[in-house]
Amino acid sequence: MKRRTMAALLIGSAAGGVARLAADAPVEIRIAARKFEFHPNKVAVKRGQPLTLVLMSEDRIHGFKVPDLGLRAEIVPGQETRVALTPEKVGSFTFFCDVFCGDGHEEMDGTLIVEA
Ligand SMILES: [Cu+2]
Repeated sequence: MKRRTMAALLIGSAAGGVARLAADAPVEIRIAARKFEFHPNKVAVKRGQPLTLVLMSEDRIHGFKVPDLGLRAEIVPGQETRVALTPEKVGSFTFFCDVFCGDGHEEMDGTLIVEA
């Protein structure tokens, strides 16, 4: 089966950039983790759109947790951590690092926005 890859449009940059999906593409969204941020830290997707989050760490082990969607993964440097999901709930969901990574760890979060 052929799979289309990376078609997310990245809008904005480091601070407050929003990764937004192109209308018709099943996609991978790449999110980089480093002390003490995710980049991008806002990701907008469509309800019912199958997607894979591809998580990478630029420095050390971080966590990726989205309690409202029941997602949790560990992000290990040198590896891609792939989290597949099809969001069915519309809303704004916080994700955050749940592996203590130093002073500033508490600020390491972002938002997954699921649009109707
Ligand atoms: Cu952390």
